[in-house]
Amino acid sequence: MRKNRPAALTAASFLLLTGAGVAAAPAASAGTPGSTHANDRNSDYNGDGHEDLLVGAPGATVEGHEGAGLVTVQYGSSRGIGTTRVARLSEASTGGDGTPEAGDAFGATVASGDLNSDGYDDAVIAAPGEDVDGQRDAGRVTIFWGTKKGLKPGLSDWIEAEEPRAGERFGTGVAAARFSGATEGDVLAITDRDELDTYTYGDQPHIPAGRIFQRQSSQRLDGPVADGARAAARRVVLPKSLTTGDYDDNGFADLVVSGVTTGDEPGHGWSAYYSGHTEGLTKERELRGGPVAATGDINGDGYDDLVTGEPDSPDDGGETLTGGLVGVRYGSAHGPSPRVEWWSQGSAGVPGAVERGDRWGADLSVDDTDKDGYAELAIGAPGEDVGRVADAGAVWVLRGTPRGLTARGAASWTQNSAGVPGFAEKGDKWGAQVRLADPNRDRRFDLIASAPGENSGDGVAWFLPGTRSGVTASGSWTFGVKTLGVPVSGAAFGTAIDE
Ligand SMILES: [Ca+2]
Ligand SMILES: [Ca+2]
Ligand SMILES: [Ca+2]
Ligand SMILES: [Ca+2]
Repeated sequence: MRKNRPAALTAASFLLLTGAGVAAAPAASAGTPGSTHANDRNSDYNGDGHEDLLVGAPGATVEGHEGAGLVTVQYGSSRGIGTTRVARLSEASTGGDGTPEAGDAFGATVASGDLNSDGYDDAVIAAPGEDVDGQRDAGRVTIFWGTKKGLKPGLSDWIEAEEPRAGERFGTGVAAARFSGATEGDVLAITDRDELDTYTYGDQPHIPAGRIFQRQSSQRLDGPVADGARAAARRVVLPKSLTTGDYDDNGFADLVVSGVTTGDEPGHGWSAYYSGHTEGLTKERELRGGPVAATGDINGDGYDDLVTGEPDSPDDGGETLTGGLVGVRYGSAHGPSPRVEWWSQGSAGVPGAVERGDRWGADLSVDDTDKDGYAELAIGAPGEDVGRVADAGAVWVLRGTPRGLTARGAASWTQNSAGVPGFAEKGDKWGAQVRLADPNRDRRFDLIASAPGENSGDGVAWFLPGTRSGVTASGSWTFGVKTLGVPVSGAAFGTAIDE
């Protein structure tokens, strides 16, 4: 994975910027700041080449304020992640820019990217429950800047909506990638309930904190699609998540805003695909599937592939049960395919059976767990019952091949599986978040799966190593509030894991 851009490249890119006004798309290879493809997305805050793990605990009590929220950062190394090199950051760490208050939910959504293109990834942490200027739940986003020593208290900036409004929940979704040629580094995308804003880092001295980002564009999420043709009946989608990748492999990252419909036919998962190019993001089309989304190259053809999860669909895409549905759209020169491959626990070869309330697809992650060049798909089903234990939860990994996703070799685990620490308990909701990450840089991505409901809502995460044969329970271990020094009682650790 990328990091530490060479000086020569920096100079060349700078010349290009000043000469042409708009930077050309970078070669799609490691070593350039900014990420385009899903597999050069990174979360390396100290620039040592090892991915670091950012986990949100939005329910955590900070300075006596319940639900103010915090995040933990576990720094990667050749030995992977552990519980010793850990940072804890909250609004109390911002040096006065932010103040922890009850219900802020700092850490409810998180993202990473190199926003100031200095070779260190920066952490983007939203507090959608933040009250701003007396506007309840207007929301705010904090950026902790990466350095050689990682993320540091006091080294942060923030962004709020230009006109904060009650209930808008700015920061509902956050993502960072190189969506345009406006900067050398990543562009920050933030949604609230009805708008998508993108921001570029200004790098101008003497600008007050929180104003160093320039809003590059703002568009309504229910706005028109490109060329306006064939726009269906105006569909209002409440956004829930963002994912990025280069679905059309044009050298700029694309964005998918994923959510659920409101209004006449509520509760259906829909996503909007925005293509990235030199100027910025253009809304191309709306796609059935969501409100969960993840990206990676499953069939290894260089075009990123889009995966959506619909854990609570009212119709399961035409099926009769509501156990959850996962959609796969392969990338092409025209972006994610209009053709969708639907998967459920009822698909041939997939372990398990479809049961109402499983919430299969409640979270997804895509990356290569066995280093064969084809990304695997991790799927969480926090509503899965284990025996008679309700909502204990389970996780799956389905393999990627040159022909796409396959059920052959699919695996699933519960907390009762051999080699997995813990016991399946009612309401653990294991698999509420899943993340494939490679902190030891062996190119076999490990599975991190969290249970925010574990231990009466404190939250715990499991680490299952990626090996020559993919993810395995052997050698798995857990970490959580106690081992990472987070105040217990309802911290909901693991509610968000940076993708
Ligand atoms: Ca690192
Ligand atoms: Ca940076
Ligand atoms: Ca592909
Ligand atoms: Ca693979």
